[in-house]
Amino acid sequence: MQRNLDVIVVGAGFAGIYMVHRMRQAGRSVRAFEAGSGVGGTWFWNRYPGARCDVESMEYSYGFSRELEQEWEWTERYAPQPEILRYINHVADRFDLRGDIQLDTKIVSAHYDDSTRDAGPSRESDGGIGRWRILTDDGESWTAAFCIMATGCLSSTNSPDIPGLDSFAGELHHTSRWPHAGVDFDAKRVGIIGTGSSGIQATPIIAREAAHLTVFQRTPNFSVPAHNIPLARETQAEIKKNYPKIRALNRERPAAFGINWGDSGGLTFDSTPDERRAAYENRWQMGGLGFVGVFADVLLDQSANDEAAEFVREKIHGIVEDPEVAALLSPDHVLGCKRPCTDTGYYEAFNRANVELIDVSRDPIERITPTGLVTTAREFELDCLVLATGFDAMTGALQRIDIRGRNGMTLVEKWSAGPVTYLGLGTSGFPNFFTITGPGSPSVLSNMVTAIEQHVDWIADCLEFMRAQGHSTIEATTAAETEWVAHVNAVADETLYPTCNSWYLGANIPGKPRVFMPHIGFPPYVEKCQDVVAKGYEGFSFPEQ
Ligand code: N01
Repeated sequence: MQRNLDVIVVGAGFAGIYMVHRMRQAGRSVRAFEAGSGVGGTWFWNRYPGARCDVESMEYSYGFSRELEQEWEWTERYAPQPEILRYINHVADRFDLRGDIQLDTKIVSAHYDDSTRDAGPSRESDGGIGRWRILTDDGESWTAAFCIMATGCLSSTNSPDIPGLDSFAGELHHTSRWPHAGVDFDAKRVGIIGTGSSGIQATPIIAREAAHLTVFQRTPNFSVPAHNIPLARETQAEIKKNYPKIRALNRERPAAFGINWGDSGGLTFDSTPDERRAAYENRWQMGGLGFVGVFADVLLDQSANDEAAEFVREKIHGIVEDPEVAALLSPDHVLGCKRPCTDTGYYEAFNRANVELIDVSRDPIERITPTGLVTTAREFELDCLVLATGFDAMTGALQRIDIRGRNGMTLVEKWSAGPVTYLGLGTSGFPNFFTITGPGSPSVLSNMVTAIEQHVDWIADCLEFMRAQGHSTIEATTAAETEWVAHVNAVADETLYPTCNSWYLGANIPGKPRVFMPHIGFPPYVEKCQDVVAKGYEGFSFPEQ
C-alpha cells in the first residue's frame, strides 16, 4: 500500500467526504482517516433520542452535485439523525469514496517534517521535503504533502469533571457517544445533565419512556419549536426545480440558510408595538432558528434583544403550567448569544408528572455516587445518567491530536491564548496544513454544509493553483493571521454575542481562553476569501520548503 500520499484528510464527516471527492477529481492520492466505525462525523456519533438538525433538510445538504441533489429524497422538514447518516453513506457510495477512507483509525500525531528540505525539489507524492508525517493509533505511519483537518467543530466531547462520575453503577451515556443499539429507558429513573440543544432534544423523548426523569439545569436556554412536519413531495419538487437559485440566494444570507424566513423586519423599534408582536408571533409559528432574525438588530441592540427575549419567556410561561418551573426555565441572558435551540415538545415535557427540573446553579452538583447524584440540597437515586454536556468546540478536536509545525512547534502551544488562524483555513508555522471550517471562519454560525463546501472548494482550488504555478508549499503569514484574528474579534464585539458564557467563546470549558471563535457573517467572509485569491493568495506565502 502506498504510504506516501499527496493529501491526508483527518475525519470523514461532511467535510472529509467532500474533500476526498475533490482530491480524487484532481487526480491526487488521498486518504481520509476516521475514528468512527462508519462515515458521518457528528451524525455518526450523536445518536441520542430526538437528534435532528436545526437547519432544514433541503438546505442542510450538499450542493456540489446537481444529480445528487435531485435524486435524494428527504422525508421531513428537519431531518432526523438516522436519515442524515443514511444520506452521508449514500454520498460515500454514490461517489465511490470508501476505498480512500480508513475507518476505526484515530490520528495520534501529525508532524511537519522539513528536515530533508535540502534534498531537492519536492513532488507531492514523493517522500521528499516538507512532508507531513502522520501516526495512527494502530502504529501505522503515513506521509503526505498536505494535511487537511476535517475534524468538525463539535466533535470533541466535553465530559464534566464531577467527583465520583466513574463510580456510577447505573448506565452512563454522553449524548455525543450514544450506543448504536440505543438505550432502553423503560421503567427507569433517569437523570440528564445539560440543557443545550442535545439535552433539549432528548428530554421530551426520554420523558415519554422513563419512569421518572430529572433534568439538572445549570443555565436555561432559549428554545423555539421546530414545527417539524413531513416534507410534502410537491414542496420538495418545487425546491428541486429551483435548487441552484435557492442555494445562491441562501449564500447571500448572513448564515447561508433560511430562505423560507424571508427578510428580517428591519430595526426593531422602527415598527409599532403591534407590528413587533405580530412579527415575533409569525417567526415563532414558523419555528426554528429564524426567530432570532426576526429583526435585524436582535443581536446588536440590547433593548431589541430584551423585547424578543421577553416574548420567548412569555411563551414559556404560556406552555409550562407550574409558574415556578416556567420561571426556572426562562433564561435571563441575551437571546442568541448561546446558540438557541430548536425543540419538539421541550417545555411541554415539564407538564408531565414524571419530569422534575432541578436548578443546579442554586444547588450545585456535589458528586455522583454509585446509585445517583448528590446536589448541595438533595440526593437523587438514578438508574441511568445522561450527560448532555456538549463539546470542547472548534479547537478541541484539533488540539487533542499532537500537531506540530515548523521547528516542532505544537498547535496547542501556538494557540495557548486562543486559536490564531488566517481565514480559519491556515495558521503560520504550519505549512500545507488546512482546517476545514476552522476557528475564524463562519462555520457554526452558518449552514455547516455550505461552509464546508466553500472551504473544501477553496482548498482544492488553492492546490490546483499551486500545482499550476509550481509551488510546493503554502503558509499563512503571521501578519495576515494577526490582522484576521483582530478582525474576527472586532466584528464580534459589535454584537451581543460575547456577552454570555457560550461555547462560541470557549467559556464552557474550564481554563479555555475566552476568545470568540467563529466569524460572524457568511457573505463578507466569502468575499474576503475570493479577494485573497484574486490578489494572488494575499496573506499566504509560498516559501517552497
Ligand atoms: O451542548 P451545549 P449541546 N454541570 O454546550 C451543561 C450543536 N447541536 O450538546 O450552559 C451542569 O450547548 C451546560 O450548562 P451551562 C448546536 O450547535 C445541534 O447541547 O454551561 N451542567 C449546558 O446546559 C449546539 O449549540 C443540534 O451552564 C453542565 C449543557 O450542559 C451544540 O451542538 C443538536 C455541566 C451543554 O450544552 C452543543 O449542544 C445538538 C456541569 N458540570 C447539538 N457542564 C441540532 O442541530 C455542562 N453543563 C438541533
